[in-house]
Amino acid sequence: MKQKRALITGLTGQDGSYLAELLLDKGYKVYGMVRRSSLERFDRIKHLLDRIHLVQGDLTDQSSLDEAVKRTQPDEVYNLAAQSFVPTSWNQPVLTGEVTGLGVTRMLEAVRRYKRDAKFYQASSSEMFGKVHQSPQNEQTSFYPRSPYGVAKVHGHMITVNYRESYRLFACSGILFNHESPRRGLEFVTRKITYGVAKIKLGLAKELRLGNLSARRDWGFAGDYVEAMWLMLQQDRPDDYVIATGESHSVQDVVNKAFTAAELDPKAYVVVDQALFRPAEVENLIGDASKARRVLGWHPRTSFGELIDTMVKADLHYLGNLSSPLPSTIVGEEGDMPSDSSHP
Ligand code: NAP
Ligand code: F7E
Repeated sequence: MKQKRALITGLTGQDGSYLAELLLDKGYKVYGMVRRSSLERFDRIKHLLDRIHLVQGDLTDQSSLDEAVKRTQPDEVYNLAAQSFVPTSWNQPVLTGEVTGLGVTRMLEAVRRYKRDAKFYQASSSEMFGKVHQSPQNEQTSFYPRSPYGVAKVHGHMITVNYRESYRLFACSGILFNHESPRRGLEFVTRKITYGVAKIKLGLAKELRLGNLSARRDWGFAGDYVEAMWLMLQQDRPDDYVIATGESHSVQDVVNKAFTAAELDPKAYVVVDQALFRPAEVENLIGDASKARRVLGWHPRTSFGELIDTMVKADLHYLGNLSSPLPSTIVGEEGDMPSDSSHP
């Protein structure tokens, strides 16, 4: 049988790395799009570099996307690239619209022009539900995004539906709720907490500054969620699916779980910082993934407790094994953000 080819945008991100592992295990030839930077950021994929094929491209540059699709002739395209951090979308709303919104149109155009029969996956987000109209949220729930990121994702979602209907592309959207892992970026709240807990435990920090502790999310494990992406493209017809655990927890729950895992008392270390609150908050998300369970046979395998425990252990292991002192910190919009990064 002919070896299947997949093109992944966002290869260097959390999901890109897990998806590349999954597709390689399934025998795919994997092409990954990376953008030029002054320093290569391959921490999450360095263990895969001899098995994947890198193509240079950027979602803001149509010609590079055209060339990538023309050259690789993929059977499946997974569009995971995005400006994905919600707070940055208020600081850089136009860039977020260009990459996270219009970037999807550009990628669909490249597929339509150069590999029309490729199956296309779009990384849609529960942030599209925003100020929710119903709970739990499913594929029929209306959108009310609360950030420039959420607005851009609605564009990406609807243009994917539109290309399916206009050109009969096999185009699917996965509406994924928050999913985390030891490879999660340090600025997202779960990893900020588990990394912060590990630093405190090892005597490298004295406090952890956080914003809104009462916000609630439906958190799952990224490794489970990339399997759902692949399953969507193996069906007979293209469709959209909510992917979630069906459980919601508060940021305070993550704090309690992570500090307990390290045998620490959060009250002694957590500082609530008003500067970390968002201009418009998404208060409570919880997903109903019953369609994915019924049609794809997908279900999450990792519990909330296992996820946070694993992340704390991985950060303790990583920081405990650092041979040199931590690099100096930079102050970004998230406040005390370490400039070092670890992707176990
Ligand atoms: P991530 O870790 O932030 O990775 C984002 C990826 O996009 C990185 O590889 C980044 O490359 C790339 N990228 C950014 N701007 C680009 C551009 N202009 N051109 C090409 N590539 C660009 O995100 P993730 O957590 O893996 O999420 C994957 C996708 O799912 C994203 O679209 C995200 O919005 C969406 N999503 C995520 C979640 C979640 O909970 N994780 C939930 C729902 C939807 P660099 O490494 O060069 O920066
Ligand atoms: O925030 C609250 C914050 O940044 C979660 C992205 O992958 O999932 C992610 O978006 C909650 C928010 O993720 C801090 O106010 C409190 O309510 O981890 P987060 P997010 O905004 O939900 C969706 C599905 C995506 O699509 C996105 O790409 O936690 N929170 N204190 C904090 N959040 C951060 N980052 N830092 C804090 O100190």
